[in-house]
Amino acid sequence: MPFPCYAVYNAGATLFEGKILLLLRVENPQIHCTFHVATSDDGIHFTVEPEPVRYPFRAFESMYGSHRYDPRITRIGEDYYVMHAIHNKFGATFGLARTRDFKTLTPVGDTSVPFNRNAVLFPEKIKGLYARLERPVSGEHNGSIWVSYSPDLEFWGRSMPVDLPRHLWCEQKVGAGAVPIRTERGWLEIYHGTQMTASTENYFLGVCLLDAEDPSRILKAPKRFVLAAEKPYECMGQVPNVVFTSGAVVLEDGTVNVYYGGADTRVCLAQTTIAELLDFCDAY
Ligand code: BMA
Repeated sequence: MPFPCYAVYNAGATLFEGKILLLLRVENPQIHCTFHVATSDDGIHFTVEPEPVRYPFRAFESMYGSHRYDPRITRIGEDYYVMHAIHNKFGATFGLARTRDFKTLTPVGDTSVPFNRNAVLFPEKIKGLYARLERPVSGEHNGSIWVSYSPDLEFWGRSMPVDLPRHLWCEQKVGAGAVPIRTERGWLEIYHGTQMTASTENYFLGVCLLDAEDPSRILKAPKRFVLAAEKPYECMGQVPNVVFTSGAVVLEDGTVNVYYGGADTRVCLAQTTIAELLDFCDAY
C-alpha cells in the first residue's frame, strides 16, 4: 500500500478498461474505512490509487455517522454499480452507487432498512427487473439469503428466500459473496457460510447454482465448502479464521479469479474455472 493503513480486505472486483480493478476496503490507522481503486494487468500485481474514490454521503448516512464497507461491483451495460454495507447506530444497512470512471461514485436511491447486508446486484435483469441478493436478519434468527427485484434500482420488492441447506460449515450464517456468474446452467454464486466453535466463528466459502429465471430456486447446493481458512494469512489477523469474498472476475480463458479477504486484514486470491465450479456442484 502506498500509504499507512491498518488493514486492506473484502474488495469488490471487476474488469475495467482492459484491466482487473479492485475496489479495496481500506482501514487507516484510526480504523476508518475508505474505498480505494487498485488496478492490475495480471490480477496479481496491483497499483493502488493513493486517493480514495469520491463518494458523497447520503443525508441519512451523514445524519447518523455511518461508515461503509464491503463493496461489490456489478457491470450493467456501460455502468458499474457498487453495492456496499453501511453501519451506523441502527445496525447494518446497504447502499448502491453508480460510476463510469471509478473516480467518483454517485448514490443511487436510498439505503436499505436494517438489519440487512451482503447485498449483491445481478449483472442482468431477470424477467425485466433488476435483481439483488441480500441477507436480511430478524430477531433471534441469523437470516438467510433472499432475492429481491426492482424496476428502477430504487424500489425493491417481490422478495423470496434462497433457502440454502444449512450444512455444518454454514449453520450459523450464510451471505452472498461474489456477483453471481451467469452460466449456461444458471447462476453460480460463491457465498460465505460460518460455523461457531468454542472460541471463534469460522468462515468458509461455498458455491451454489441458482435457476437463471428464478434465482430463489436452488439447482445445486454442494454439501462441501470450496474454501476454508487454513493458511496463516487466513487464520491470523484482525479477525481469525475468516475467508470472505465480495468479488470474482471471469477472465477470457475461463479462469475465475476469486478475491477474498483473509482474516479481515488482507486481500487474497484463489483461482478456479466455471467448469470446475459446475463439476463441484455436480459432484458434491
Ligand atoms: C461480516 C462482515 C465482514 C467481515 C466478516 C468477518 O459480518 O462484517 O465485513 O469480513 O464479518 O469478520
